[in-house]
Amino acid sequence: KQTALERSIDPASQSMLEKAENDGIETAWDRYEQQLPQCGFGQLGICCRNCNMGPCRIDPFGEGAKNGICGATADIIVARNLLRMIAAGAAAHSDHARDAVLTFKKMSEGKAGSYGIKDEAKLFSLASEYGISEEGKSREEIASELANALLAEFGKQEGPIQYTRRAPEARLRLWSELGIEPRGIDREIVECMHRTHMGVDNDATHILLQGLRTGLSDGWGGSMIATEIQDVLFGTPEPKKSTVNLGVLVRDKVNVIVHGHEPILSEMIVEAAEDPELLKLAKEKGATGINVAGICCTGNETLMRHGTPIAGTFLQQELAVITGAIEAMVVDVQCVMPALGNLTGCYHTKFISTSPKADFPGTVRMEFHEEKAYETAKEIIKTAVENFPNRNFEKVNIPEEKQDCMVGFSAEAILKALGGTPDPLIGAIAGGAVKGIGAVVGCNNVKIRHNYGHVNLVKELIKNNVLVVTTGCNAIACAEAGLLVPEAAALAGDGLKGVCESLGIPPVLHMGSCVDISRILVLASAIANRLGVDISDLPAAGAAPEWMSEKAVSIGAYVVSSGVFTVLGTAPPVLGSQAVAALLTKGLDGVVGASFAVEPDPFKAANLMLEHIEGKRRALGLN
Ligand code: NFS
Ligand code: SF4
Repeated sequence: KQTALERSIDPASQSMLEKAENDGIETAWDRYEQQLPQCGFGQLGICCRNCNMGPCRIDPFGEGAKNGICGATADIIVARNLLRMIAAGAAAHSDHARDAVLTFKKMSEGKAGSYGIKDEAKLFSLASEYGISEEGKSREEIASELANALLAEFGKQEGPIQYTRRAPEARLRLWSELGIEPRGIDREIVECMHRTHMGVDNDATHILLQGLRTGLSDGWGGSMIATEIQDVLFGTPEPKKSTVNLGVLVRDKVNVIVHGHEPILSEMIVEAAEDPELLKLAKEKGATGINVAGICCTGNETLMRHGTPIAGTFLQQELAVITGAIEAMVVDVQCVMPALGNLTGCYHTKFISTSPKADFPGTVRMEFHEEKAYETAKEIIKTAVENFPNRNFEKVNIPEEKQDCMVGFSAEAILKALGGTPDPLIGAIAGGAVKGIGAVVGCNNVKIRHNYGHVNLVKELIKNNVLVVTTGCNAIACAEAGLLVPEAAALAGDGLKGVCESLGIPPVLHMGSCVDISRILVLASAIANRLGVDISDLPAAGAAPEWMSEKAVSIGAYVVSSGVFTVLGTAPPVLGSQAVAALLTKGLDGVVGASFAVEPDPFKAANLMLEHIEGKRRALGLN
C-alpha cells in the first residue's frame, strides 16, 4: 500500500490522506489499489462490446483470437473505442456550451432575471463575427440574435462552424483538404456513434479522421462557444489575486464547495453567499461568515472572474470533505466522483446535486433552473448554513497550506498586458529571451503521483525559458506549488525571468477552465496570424501530464489537429493496435503537422517539448 507521501506531492493533501487513514475512510487511491492489476485488454483498448455477439477481445500475444466475431481486428476495435472516447468528451464540452447559450437566450428574453450582460464589448464583437448588425437594436435583441446563431451551430448539417474561421488560413485550407472541417457540433458527435455501431466504419485511419473532425467541433465549436458566451454573461477575466489549496477553508465559517463545471450555477452561489440575510443567519448559527471555495473547473471559472479561492484539484475533492469542515458540497456536472455520496455520509457534509442531468448516490436534490437561479442559490446556501451546527469540531482538521496566486489571463488580458498586440511576445520569442510557449493542461490521475507530473513538467519548461499557459487542474496544481505568482519568475530561466519581471506577470499564466483551452487556440491564432504562418509553425507544444477524462481525449484530438505537438503523461488505451499507435505518434505529423507522444516522466516530457520547440525555432530561422 502506498503512503500518503507516495500518493501526492502536496503537503496539504498528504495530511488529509493520513487523516483519511486514521478516520478509516477510503479514497480514490485505495480504490485504485483494489483495482490492481487492471485489465490488460481494457488498457490496450482491444475489447469490444459494441454488439451483443460479443463481448469480443483480441489476444495481444497473437496466440488466441485475432478477430472479433464480426471479423473486427485490433486496429478496428482500438480506433472505434478511441472515437467513442472523443465523442463523449466533445459531447461533455459542447453540451455544457449548449446550456450556457440557452441561459444566455433566456436572459435576452427577460426570462432569466438573475443573469445579465457583463461584457458588452464582447457581445458586440461576437455579434459582428456573425454579421449581426447593431443598428436600431437593443442589447437584448442583439443577444437574442446571437443566441440563435450560436444554437444553430449545434444543429448545422453543413459547415463551417463560425469560430473555425478564427484559425489561420493555412490551417483552414488543410482541414478542408483533409475533409475534417467540422460541419455541425451535434452532427459530428452523432456520426461518431453511428460509425462505431456494429458493421459501419471499419478502417482505422478513416475512423480516426472522424475523431479529428469531432475534436475540432469541440475546440473551435462547443468549448469556444462556452468560453465566449460565459464571458459575455459573467465578464471576461482580468488579472487578479486569490488563494488556493485546502487551507482556504475557514474553521469558523460555513464552508461551501462548488464543484463541477458550469459557472451558470457557481456564479449564483458566489453571489448568494454575500446575501446579508444569509450572513445574518450564519452568525445566528455560530459561524463568523460564509466561505465559498471551488474544486475543478467550476472553481477555475469563479476564480478567474471573482478571485473566489480554490480548495483543490480533481483528486482533492474527497480530501476537502475529509477536513470535516465542509457544510455543503454543491455539484453540477463532470468530474464529480460518485464516491462523494458515501464519503459525505461519514461527515456532516450535505452533498447537493443541482443539474437536471446529473445525480449521485446520497445527494440532496436542489435542481437549478435559470428562471429562479438566485432563489435556488440562496436556498442552497441556507441549507449549508443550517448545517453548520451539525459540524463535529473534533473531526475537523484543516491543513494550513494555502498559496497566493495571480490568475485571470484571458487572451484579451494577455494582449492587454502586452500593450494591445502580440508583438512584444513575438519579439521576445524572436530574440530568444522566450524560447516558446508551452500549453500544459488536464486532470489528475491516480496512476501518477498527485501533482507530480504537473508541477515538475511546468517547472522544467519555465526553467528553460518556455512561457507556460495553463488551464484546468494543471492550473490549480501550479497555483498550489506557488508557480502562479510574479515572484515565481525567480524559478524561470534568465530570459523568461526578465520578460515576466518587466511585465509584472507570473511565468505560468492561468487561462481558465478546460473549455478555456479555446482561449489558447485564440492566442495561438493571433500570434500565427501576426507572423503570417500556421499554428504548426510556432515554437509551441502542449502537454496533459496527468490526464484521465474523455474530455481530455477530445482536447488532445483538437489540439493536435490544430497543429500543436502534445505529450500525454498516461497512455491512452490504444497500444493494442500498432497501426493506431503509430498513426497517433508519427503518422499524424504528415497529415496535420503535429502528433502525440506518451511520456509519464515529466522531466523527459519537458525535454520532448523543448526539442520540438527548438526544431520549430530553427525552421523559422530563429536562435
Ligand atoms: Ni478538465 Fe475540468 Fe480537472 Fe480534468 Fe476534470 S476538472 S474540465 S476534465 S479533472 S482538468
Ligand atoms: Fe465482437 Fe464485432 Fe460485436 Fe464488437 S462489433 S462485440 S468485435 S462481434
